[in-house]
Amino acid sequence: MNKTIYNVSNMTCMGCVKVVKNISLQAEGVSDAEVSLEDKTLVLTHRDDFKPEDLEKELLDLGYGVTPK
Ligand SMILES: [Cu+2]
Repeated sequence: MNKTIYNVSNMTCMGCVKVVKNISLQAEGVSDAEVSLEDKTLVLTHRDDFKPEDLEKELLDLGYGVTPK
């Protein structure tokens, strides 16, 4: 398992946190997703073969930008 930390833009409330977390957990290869509203971060625990492009696009379509930290 690997960990990747992202900065997440446009999260404003706990509803955003829940959305980002749930979408992340549904991504292929992701086993855990910790989202912090205060730090504006997403910490993913994922397999080595996790491909972030689809997740990044899905979040972007909902208005959240993710940038590897
Ligand atoms: Cu919100």
